[in-house]
Amino acid sequence: MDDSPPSTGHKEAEPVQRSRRKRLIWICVALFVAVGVAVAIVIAVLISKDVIHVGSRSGSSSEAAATSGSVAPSGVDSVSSPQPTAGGDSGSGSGSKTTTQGTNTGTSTTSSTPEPTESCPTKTDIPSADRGTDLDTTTWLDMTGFNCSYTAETVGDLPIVGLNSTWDDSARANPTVPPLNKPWGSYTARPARGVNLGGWLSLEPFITPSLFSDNSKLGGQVDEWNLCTKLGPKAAAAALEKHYATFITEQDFKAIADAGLDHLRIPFSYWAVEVFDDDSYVYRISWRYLLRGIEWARKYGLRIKLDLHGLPGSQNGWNHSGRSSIVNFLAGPNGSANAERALKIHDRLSKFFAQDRYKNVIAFYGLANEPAKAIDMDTLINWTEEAYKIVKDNGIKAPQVFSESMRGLGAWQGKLGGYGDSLVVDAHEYVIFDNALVGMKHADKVTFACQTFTDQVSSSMNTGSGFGPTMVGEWSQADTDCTKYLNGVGNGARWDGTFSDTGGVPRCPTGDKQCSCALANADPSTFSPEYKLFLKTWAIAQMDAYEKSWGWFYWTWKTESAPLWSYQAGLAGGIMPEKAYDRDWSCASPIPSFGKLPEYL
Ligand SMILES: *[C@@H]1O[C@H](CO)[C@@H](O)[C@H](O)[C@H]1NC(C)=O
Ligand SMILES: *[C@@H]1O[C@H](CO)[C@@H](O)[C@H](O)[C@H]1NC(C)=O
Ligand SMILES: *[C@@H]1O[C@H](CO)[C@@H](O)[C@H](O)[C@H]1NC(C)=O
Ligand SMILES: *[C@@H]1O[C@H](CO)[C@@H](O)[C@H](O)[C@H]1NC(C)=O
Ligand SMILES: CC(=O)N[C@H]1CO[C@H](CO)[C@@H](O)[C@@H]1O
Repeated sequence: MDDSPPSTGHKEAEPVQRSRRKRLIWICVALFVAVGVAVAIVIAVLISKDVIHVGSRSGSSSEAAATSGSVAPSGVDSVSSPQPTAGGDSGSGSGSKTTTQGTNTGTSTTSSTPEPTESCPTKTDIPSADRGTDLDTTTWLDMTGFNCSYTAETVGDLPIVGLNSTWDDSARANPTVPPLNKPWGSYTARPARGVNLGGWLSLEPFITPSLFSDNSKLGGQVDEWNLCTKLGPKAAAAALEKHYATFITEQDFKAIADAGLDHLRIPFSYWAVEVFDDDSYVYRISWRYLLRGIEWARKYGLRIKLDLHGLPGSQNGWNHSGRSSIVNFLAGPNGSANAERALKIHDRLSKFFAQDRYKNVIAFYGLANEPAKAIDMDTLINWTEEAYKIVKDNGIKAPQVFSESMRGLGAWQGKLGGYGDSLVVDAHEYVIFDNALVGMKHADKVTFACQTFTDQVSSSMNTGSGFGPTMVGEWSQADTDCTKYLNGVGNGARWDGTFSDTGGVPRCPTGDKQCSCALANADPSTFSPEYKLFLKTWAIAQMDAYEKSWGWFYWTWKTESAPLWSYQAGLAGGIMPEKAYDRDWSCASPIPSFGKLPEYL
């Protein structure tokens, strides 16, 4: 612009005119380009700030969007209806489904700081040695909430694949408890109110009968070992992964917090870590679901009690240890080898869970669920001390938990001393697995909870009369043992005399032919107001009693068809308090009248 004369005026000097015009044209072109660049920058900024949305299909260059058919905001994913059950061989399944899931396109992120674009690997991105292993995210059935990036990184020789790099401990379960990043304080003053995720990562026939004898294609399978043997490795992996992905979802964690609960006990078994010899169990798939479950618990401010539910060899010979046969842990032919294996598993688990990311969310570390009474007590104590030391030395600061091992809380007075508040004894309180107790009348059951259970846990909390720190890791609202498969596949109930131990004598309070299991297995919506009042009072009486300890964990959150064992069904049926911390009755009040409620149902 500098020295160019004004464009008006003189006609003379044609060449000058021409060169001036040329110059003008060039200036216009430059201006045009500059404006264009500026506009492009503005548009780019608006897109990145999510002000302008770019349609995925019109873009036509975005082949990723075209193949997945969705630009779902991250997290909302669409492992459209999981594969058909067992056996249904994957056909179109495994390879194609998840390669773009969780991909952050950069245009649909809802956060104000754009995250780096991260796309999920395809088969060829996975190093060949890891293809088809648990590290191969392209084979995972469900990608919801999982980080799809491949990584071979491990801690304690256990993979971190699937986890995000960052976490947020600011959530609180409800206004009566501190957020995860603030100390809980004394559990004596503020007992835990929790629930178990039973039958999820460690199967139990009565919780999911559809996987057991209700699956008519197989028939007769009585436990997880047996189920996996009958299905064979491929079908077992498919069936169990489908179960892990669908039985418990993020919605459950939210609902648990909404119910006024603040803790979660998560049972899982050793095959999440390792398998041995001729184990038929599905190896390692449950591991990532455990890790994702912990992340979802964190999201809703729920604190975790880890519970190793199945130990090598079976610590109790019961179906829920994985294998109902002999006790082969600290007892039995390979008892000491299996006990060593269990210590190695705790070594790995505790290295993993000592990571910073778990210090606020893992509140309790459970060593072994219900070791059999048949295991010699001193042998069990020695193993518990060894395990405790390994876990502690690996950096776990959460209190560790051991089971009263079917001996009763009183047996632990003066045992395992010197651990202060860093070791807790766990009791599982039921009245229904006992011929005498199951036969108590309704009002007597409520009294039993308010008096006997209260006394039991109170006296256990006192080191003069019991162990010290005590909690109730399992209990239920069931007032009979009528639930199908509760006493094992193929066994009946004490209540109506069909259980093998009863010698044919019905054990309901009337002790006669009237004893019936019909009501106990009905839908709670059909229950009479009197029966509902009893069930709610019975549940609250137990909560009251167990809050004299470090707290309680209901067994269990969800069942397929056993409403009196499902906190979720209890809430829906109006037989559980809407908020666990806000209850309309207590043991200090008189027991309400249950009207004409018959004692034989
Ligand atoms: C991990 O991060 C992704 C992407 O930001 C998110 O969609 C997902 O929900 C996160 N997973 C968990 C368990 O928080
Ligand atoms: C996903 O995992 C990879 C590998 O561990 C990690 O680098 C990345 O930061 C993770 N993504 C998120 C969103 O945390
Ligand atoms: C004991 O261990 C050996 C060697 O690992 C194994 O072959 C055998 O099947 C085990 N026996 C039992 C009863 O677990
Ligand atoms: C338990 O450990 C103690 C101390 O190491 C030892 O003296 C005792 O023999 C062990 N008892 C059993 C039953 O293993
Ligand atoms: C045979 C067997 O192991 N049965 C057990 C299955 O689990 C239920 C519920 O805990 C027990 O009551 C059975 O004894």
